[in-house]
Amino acid sequence: MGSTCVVGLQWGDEAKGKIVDLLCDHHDVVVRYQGGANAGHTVVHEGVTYKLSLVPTGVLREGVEAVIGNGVVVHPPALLKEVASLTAQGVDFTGRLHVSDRAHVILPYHLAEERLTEESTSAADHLGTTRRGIGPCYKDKVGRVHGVRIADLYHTAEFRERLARIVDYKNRLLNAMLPDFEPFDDKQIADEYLGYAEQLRPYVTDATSWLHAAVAQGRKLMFEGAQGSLLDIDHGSYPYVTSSSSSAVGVAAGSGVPSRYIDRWIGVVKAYTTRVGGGPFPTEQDNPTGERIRQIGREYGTVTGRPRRCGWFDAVAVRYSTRVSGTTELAVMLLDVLSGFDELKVAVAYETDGKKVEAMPASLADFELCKPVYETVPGWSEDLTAARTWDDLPRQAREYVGFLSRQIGVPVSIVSVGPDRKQTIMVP
Ligand code: 2SA
Ligand code: MG
Repeated sequence: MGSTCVVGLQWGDEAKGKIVDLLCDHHDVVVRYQGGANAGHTVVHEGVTYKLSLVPTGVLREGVEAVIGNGVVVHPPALLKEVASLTAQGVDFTGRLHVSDRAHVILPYHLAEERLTEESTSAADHLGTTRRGIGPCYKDKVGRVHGVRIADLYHTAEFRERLARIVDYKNRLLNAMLPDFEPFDDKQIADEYLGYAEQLRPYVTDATSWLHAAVAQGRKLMFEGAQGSLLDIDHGSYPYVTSSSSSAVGVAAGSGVPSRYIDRWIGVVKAYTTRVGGGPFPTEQDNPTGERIRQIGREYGTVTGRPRRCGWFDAVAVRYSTRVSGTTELAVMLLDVLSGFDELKVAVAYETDGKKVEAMPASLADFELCKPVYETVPGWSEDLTAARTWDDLPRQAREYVGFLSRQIGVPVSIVSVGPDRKQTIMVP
């Protein structure tokens, strides 16, 4: 087996962390290529629960190295805090974490800018973000004038001078727009961030060259997507998306490793659908069915604690994201949560004004009009959490997985029936 990409095919929280952790044994390096501390992975490893946000899941495995690629946005205090808390849990970071010097830096004014767009403007324009400064930082990256990269923190005089100009600009803007705004002090921010830079120094490297060397040595890489393909800035349900390429299309841009080096593309889905934050969600069940999924699946945001919106599996959306991400196999997660439903629904098409729609429309207005066309399949009553092989699953559960696979047009290779490694079924 060569290098692998693991990516979510829905709106995030598909339990990708478990799949990455599971397959880590066969890889040498785990790479994050987009997003930032908006991501939340919970991994249960030998009975211990680890919460990961910016740090790639691979660090939990001895002998595996972890890379934060150029496409990630790094909030230094968040990263240092996470490293400290994982260290306290016994994870050794020495020589194992590599942070790209091309990654962009989240600064305090990014958090203020997000408060502005998510709080101080019309509620109709709020996106329901995680408020981690992700969007404003990517805005500055693409806008170029105000972008700060990790490498810039190691040129003290230039950084101080440039930060003074950026902070002056941001202060004038925020002062005009935010009520009770306390202007930022560029010297204070510079001192603080130069301090972080010293603490991060052992990890910072030219990660692109580092990865190229790893490829040349035949080391096996695992690319770990954060959020999900339907939150992709280009291909997701814009504008209710995150600001990065969270489908598999982001791998090459966010790591500098061409996708031709990757052999295995695994798409991770829940057996149902969740979404946290605003935006269209055709199969949402804002009713006792959704509430039941939320309770049994413990569907609350790992970063923000927000209750996740829950609904039936949407095969239209996943068919589309499978194509965009180029995934050739599926991991179906949280199948155990669906035990006890007499019947299960799967959206196999959308309909607007009596007309069938086969693909996710680009325009938000069109998407909001889409009504799901459901197919109903029999459920099962058995508890699945003790199942370890395909044959341990009740017939209806196997048929449900088969139905999803046919709808998406891709084989299912892994089924998960609980958070533990042992609760994983390799599909024959
Ligand atoms: P942002 O903060 O700019 O990326 O928010 C934009 C949209 O992207 C969604 N988003 C997420 N969706 C699911 N899971 C995410 N990570 C956390 C988790 C979220 C949490 O694992 O539970 O704790 O709330 C994640 N990160 C971003 C976000 O909800 C917006 O819809
Ligand atoms: Mg998550």
